[in-house]
Amino acid sequence: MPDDTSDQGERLLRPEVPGVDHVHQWKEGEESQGSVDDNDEEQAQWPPASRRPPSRWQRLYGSIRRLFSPVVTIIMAIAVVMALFLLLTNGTLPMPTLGGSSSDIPKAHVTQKGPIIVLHPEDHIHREAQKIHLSWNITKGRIAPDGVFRDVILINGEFPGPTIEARTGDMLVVTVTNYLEDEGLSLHWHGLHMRSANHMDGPVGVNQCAIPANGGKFVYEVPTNDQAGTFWYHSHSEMQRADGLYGGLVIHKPAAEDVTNKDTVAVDQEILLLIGDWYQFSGKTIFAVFEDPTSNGNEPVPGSVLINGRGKFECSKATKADPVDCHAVDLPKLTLDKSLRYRVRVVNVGVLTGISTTIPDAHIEMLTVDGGLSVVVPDDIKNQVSNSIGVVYPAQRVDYILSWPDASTVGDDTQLFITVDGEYYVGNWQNPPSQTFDIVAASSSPKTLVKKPVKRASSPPPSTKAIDLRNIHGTALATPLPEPDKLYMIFAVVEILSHNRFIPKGYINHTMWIPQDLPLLSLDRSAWDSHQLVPWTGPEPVWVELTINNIDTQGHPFHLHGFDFYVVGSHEGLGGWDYYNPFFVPWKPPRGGLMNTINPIKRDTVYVPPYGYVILRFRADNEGIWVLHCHILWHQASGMNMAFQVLGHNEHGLGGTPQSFRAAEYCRTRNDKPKQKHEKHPHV
Ligand SMILES: [Cu+2]
Repeated sequence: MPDDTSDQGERLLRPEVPGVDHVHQWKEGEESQGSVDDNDEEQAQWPPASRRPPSRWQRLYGSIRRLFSPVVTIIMAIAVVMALFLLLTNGTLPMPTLGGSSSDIPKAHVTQKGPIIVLHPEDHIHREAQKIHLSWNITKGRIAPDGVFRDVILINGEFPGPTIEARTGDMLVVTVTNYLEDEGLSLHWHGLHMRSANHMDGPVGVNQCAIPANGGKFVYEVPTNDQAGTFWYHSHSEMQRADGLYGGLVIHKPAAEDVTNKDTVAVDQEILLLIGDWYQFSGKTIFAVFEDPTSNGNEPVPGSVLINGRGKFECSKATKADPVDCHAVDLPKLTLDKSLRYRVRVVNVGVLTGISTTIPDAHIEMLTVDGGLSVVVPDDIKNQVSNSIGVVYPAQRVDYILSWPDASTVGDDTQLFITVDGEYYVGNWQNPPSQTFDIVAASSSPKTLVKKPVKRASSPPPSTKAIDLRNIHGTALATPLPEPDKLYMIFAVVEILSHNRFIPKGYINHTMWIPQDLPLLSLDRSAWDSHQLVPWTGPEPVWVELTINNIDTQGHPFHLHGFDFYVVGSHEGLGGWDYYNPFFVPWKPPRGGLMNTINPIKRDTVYVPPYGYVILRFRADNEGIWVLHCHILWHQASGMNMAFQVLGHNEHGLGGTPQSFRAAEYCRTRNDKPKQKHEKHPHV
């Protein structure tokens, strides 16, 4: 698997990092480069003094001469400056300067977040709702989040992107300028309903034209309406989510509303953990491996896990066939005050695997899932002191309270285990890249701390008491969910077919999604091509029941834009295919048991178990075209994507609405600019 970003120019620009161990670095390339230099030098001294091999003194003289050549002097000067920088920055790995050639690119200061993002609800919960203006410049930089240098997409020089904090009712106005050189982009605001703002939802080919490369601009106006909770934003274009184009988005509930809200909890501090799997190569490189017929549909496995953009790749895991520019780094430590109660907001920002978090000596109390949606934990779980929670699948979120009930351990350091779900590692020689972070116990009154050395372990203790997110349900509804007005049944699968030249492709029913040039939102339905599966829910708001059957041996985390849905049924086909067909007459109950219409959990991203199904219900009252797709990037990009048209017209789609007009207008104004190279990409 070649690193498509490792051209000679990049190599020469890459700074040397003093004091770090170069384990796998351009072995073959650098050797050949060196021999070419030697030849050049010899040819420049024509006629040669002698064809005999140079003597030891001649070689020494040559070495000294080379050592003091101006180029080497400059490199040494840079090394000295960087060593000083290292000294001043406590030995953390320095971030190289940003990529990009345009002189218009603003000089961004490259920062790397600590392993914990501390939130500030106090700045938002007591004020009036307002417009929050943000200006983001998107660039690419060569950085090493886990010790491996690779191209990463940065927002204002940061990876992950800036954390947005807001309050319910705020309007986010985000001016995005795309300084990438060769790809258009778009952003999606995951979990937000985007009422009356379908054209701001992000998916290229459905809701908007991509923001052109080399300086294209788009102003997102993102309403938060009545929502509060843990969200995130990410690219909805190309493979940019795997290249780091994402960030946290937390909407705080105003204090006045908190009084009556059951989800109100007294905590001392709120923290955000963006946790996800991470590859050591660009998203396009990884997707090319998946799309190769020799992959047999097996997803390339990530090499590390990041928390808020920091992690550690074990350099010894690199293979000769896939050389990486790996530097041994120390994992950052998380500093927490164990006498405090924390609200922890976890987002799985990864592209393939589910994760669980465990802190052996802590107490974890479940709060909400996805965008602040309340849950009820069964008594048997509630009554135990849980110290672990999972599985959180890609794009899902979980909020919990973290505390340490045993006051006698308040001074002891501890550990945070990130366990990667092994589902996508079955039959693979590589182990899931689970990661353990040290937690340093801090206190507001340090004198009281009596520290005992922490007993380090590489995996969670077997006595872990976990909150299994499959066993929780929602709060009881005042009345059972109404019967659906419309039934939909879909089948999702990754297929390897001869007419696709044995390239694995994602299908929903018989449709493999490929984005159109112009967004569906701007077109009549008659102009939609055969790669669009977009049922119309009708001109009036209705209750929809959607059954997603999974024909695959592995699960798919599905996300529906624009809505939260109730999960009234979920089942894994342990003994083989166990589908549910709502159209079967006479009606047969689902194999996984009767539907839960009393206290179903509400989510915006749901895991569809292997060989099984989920049954979802939602009220289709939010006008727009809303995509539904697997959140495993490789499946989504290979076609596992569809949409629902909610309201509008059966011929004109959403034509005639202000959103449709504005989507079309952006595509038009953007096309007035000179054509960008490589703007169109067939995926996502
Ligand atoms: Cu999938």
